[in-house]
Amino acid sequence: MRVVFMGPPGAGKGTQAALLAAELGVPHISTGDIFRANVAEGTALGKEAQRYMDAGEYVPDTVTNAMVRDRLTHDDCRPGFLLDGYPRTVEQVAELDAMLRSAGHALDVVVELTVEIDEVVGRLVKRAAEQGRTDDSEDVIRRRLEVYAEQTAPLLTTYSDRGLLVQVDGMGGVEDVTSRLLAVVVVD
Ligand code: B4P
Repeated sequence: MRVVFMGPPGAGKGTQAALLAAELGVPHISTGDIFRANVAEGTALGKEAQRYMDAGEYVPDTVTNAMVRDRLTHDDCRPGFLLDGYPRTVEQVAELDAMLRSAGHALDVVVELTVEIDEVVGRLVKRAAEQGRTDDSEDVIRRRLEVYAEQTAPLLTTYSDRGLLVQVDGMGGVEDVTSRLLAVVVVD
């Protein structure tokens, strides 16, 4: 199964994607996690990514696309994958289309987690207090939400037009959201 997870920062993508990928038996590929691992290891990719992430901006498409292209060639992606936080731009959609086409594959579903703005800000402010993520300060959160609205939200129309988009209510507790997700993605 080939799944894409979308939704604003703080919608619970990472939380739910990990649970769903385990349920589906496919790797959970989070571009944000890969960037953070590179930052922690001090790699050249991490150094480049960090300045964008800390400002609430997207890492350039050339960097992100090359990273995902490489990751999807790994053997564990043969049965499928769950992409969390990719694609986020028009160029990334085109690149993912090309990658899938050349492998003779197609996406099965694009899941949008919908959450009210006040709730996502509350979740990210709480995470900032608990984990100290440098991109969870209030100014950067505001910028991340703007970037999402400008660059990523329009992609939902693209996937809806293709008949791939499924919206799942991300409000409420983690277990409630997981139950809703499993009902639409796994049963389908
Ligand atoms: P991500 O790591 O994808 O960050 P995110 O959008 O905030 O989502 P995340 O998965 O962390 O949070 P979640 O909503 O699960 O990206 C970080 C940065 O990397 C981007 O800003 C960008 O710079 C860069 N990047 C990543 N992908 C890129 C791409 N394709 N192109 C360019 N740049 C890219 O959860 C948030 C919090 O809510 C957590 O603390 C969680 O515990 C909590 N939570 C979850 N569900 C909850 C619930 N039901 N109730 C209460 N709290 C809940």
